[in-house]
Order: sequence, then C-alpha cells, then structure tokens
Amino acid sequence: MTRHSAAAPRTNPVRTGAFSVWGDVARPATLTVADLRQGWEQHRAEVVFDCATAGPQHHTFTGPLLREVAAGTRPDFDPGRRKERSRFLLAVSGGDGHHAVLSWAEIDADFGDAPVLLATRMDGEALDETGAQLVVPSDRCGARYVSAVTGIWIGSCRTS
Ligand SMILES: Nc1nc2c(c(=O)[nH]1)N[C@H]1C(S)=C(S)[C@@H](COP(=O)(O)O)O[C@H]1N2
Ligand SMILES: [Mo]
Repeated sequence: MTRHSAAAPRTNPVRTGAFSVWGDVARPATLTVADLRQGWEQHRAEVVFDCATAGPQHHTFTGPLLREVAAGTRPDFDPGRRKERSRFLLAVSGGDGHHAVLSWAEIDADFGDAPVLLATRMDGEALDETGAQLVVPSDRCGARYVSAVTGIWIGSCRTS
C-alpha cells in the first residue's frame, strides 16, 4: 500500500518561490506561488501568533487550504478510509532549514479540520518572490508559520 521515497529531491526548485510536494504520493509536484493562487480557492485568515523573541504578531494571510493542495498529489492512502488517512504526516520545510510537522488528521475535515493555509499573500503583499508561507491559525505560537516554503513531504508514519 505504501511506497517510501528514498530521498528528497536532490536540487532546490529553480523557479523563484517554487516548492516541491513529494513523498508517499502518486503525483509529486513542483508548484509556484502563482500556481497556488490560480489552482485553488483562496481563503483568508486574520491571525495573531506569539513569537518567543518578538512577542505577538498580527497578520492577514490569503491562500489555498493545505489539505486541498496536498490531496492533489494523491497520497498513498485510500481516501475513503479514515484509519489510513490518520497514519499520514506532512513535513513543511523553509529554505533556511526551519521545518515543522503536521499530522494529516489535524487538517482533515473528518478529524481536526484545522483551516491551515499555504499563503500566497501576507498583509496584501504577494509572496511570489519570497515563497509561500504555512499558516496555522489554531496555533498560539508562531514556530509553525514556516515562511519561504521549499518543500512539503507527505508520508506515512513507520512504526516498525
Ligand atoms: N523559514 C522560516 N520560517 C519561520 C521561522 C524561521 O526561522 N524560518 N521562524 C518562525 C517563528 S519562530 C515565528 S514567531 C514566525 C515569525 O513570523 P513573522 O516574521 O512574520 O513575524 O515565523 C516562523 N517561520
Ligand atoms: Mo518565533
């Protein structure tokens, strides 16, 4: 059922602001911020998160839901089986090496239903040059607001 990819894509995406979506998926993809804006419904989130060093940060983000973008890569589970979906993880990486993990269940409408976005705009400014930003409105802390996203790995948790 599950295929495990051996390694990350060897080179960084060459297009500005592009990122790879890869892992245990049937259709890995390289997407730009423009692709995110054109291919999916845009949602808006007004958020406040706390930075350990800079204090409370207020931003307005727009972009597609992470779960809709991720589903487009056809992860290696039967979409109708909740127990298969609940085994999956997503690891979101920034170009500077900062990365954060989410569970598939966290963003899945049948589980946590968190409206996590891949932002294409922050406070009205387009992120095409910088790269997309992960937006986790339910988080109190800012650490998972990964900016300048370069990769999203999707895969099943291995327990043995
Ligand atoms: N790529 C990347 N994204 C990152 C970080 C980072 O070090 N690298 N720091 C996180 C932390 S700790 C916080 S609080 C927020 C800060 O977001 P802001 O600069 O928009 O206020 O970005 C998050 N996203
Ligand atoms: Mo932070």
